Amino acid sequence: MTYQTIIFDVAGPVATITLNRPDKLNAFTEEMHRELAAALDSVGAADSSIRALMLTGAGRGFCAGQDLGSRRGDMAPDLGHTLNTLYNPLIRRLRKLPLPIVCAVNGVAAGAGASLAFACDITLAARSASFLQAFAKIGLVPDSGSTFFLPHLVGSARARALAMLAEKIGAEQAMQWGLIWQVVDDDKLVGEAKALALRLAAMPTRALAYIKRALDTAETSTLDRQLDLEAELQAMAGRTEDYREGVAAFFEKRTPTFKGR
Ligand code: LHQ
Repeated sequence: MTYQTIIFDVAGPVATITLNRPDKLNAFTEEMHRELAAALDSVGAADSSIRALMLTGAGRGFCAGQDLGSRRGDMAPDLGHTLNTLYNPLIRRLRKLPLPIVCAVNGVAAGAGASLAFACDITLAARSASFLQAFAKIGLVPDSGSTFFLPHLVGSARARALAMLAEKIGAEQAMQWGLIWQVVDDDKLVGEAKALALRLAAMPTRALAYIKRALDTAETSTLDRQLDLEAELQAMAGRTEDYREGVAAFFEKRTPTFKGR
């Protein structure tokens, strides 16, 4: 498939999706949603050998959220429908994808673009990048998971101020507050994110998928339910080839070779 609004590249076990509408700071269009869904179809296909996904943006922005140009003139748009049909499936899909997702925020991440970065598993940002809950500025509510991610990541006080004031914060502050994992010098961002994705791809990726599931569930769970879920997931992890290999390698004092099986 040829893509117009994203670049989809597979190198060994790592797939990279680059949002590619740089003149609009990679703002989302319906076409971009369709293309993202198609790329994620191939990443998640049962016979896929891809074991990690990297997500980034082309040009000076990461993603400026919904393309506001495509909405102009429509006086009573059904934005709920847009969320239900385009954004929510994307966010759900990323959270449920049984692969580690590394996000490299190369520039501004605004509106649903910020939500997208928060939905990934490990998010790095260029030192010059920034995050903006742009929604309130245009009379909207944070969406695409931001009202969930923000309080979980930074606590209620900061979440409320970020969402209501719609002030841009820099990458360094985003890291200090726990919105993202690490800040990287601009010229090193893509290299570091690729190296991280490659490192994750060589890990026991079944276990990583179970970790992802456990941590996602924990956001709305109780200790009792988490203990049960951990037992269920550990039972599955314990039956993987990777577990056998991990233990064998430990006793043989060698580096394990994990296959994601
Ligand atoms: C854009 C955009 C953009 C079009 C920059 N659209 N062109 C979901 C469901 C349904 C509907 C509603 O929304 C949602 C979720 C959402 O995401 S709502 C939030 C939508 N996003 C925003 O409100 C952010 C709007 N953009 C901005 O505030 C600024 O552009 C930021 C702070 C991101 C960057 O500022 P600057 O670095 O100063 O760049 P710029 O403003 O000069 O933008 C560069 C170009 O990109 C410019 O085009 P031009 O032709 O003048 O060079 C902008 O018009 C275009 N652009 N964001 N969302």
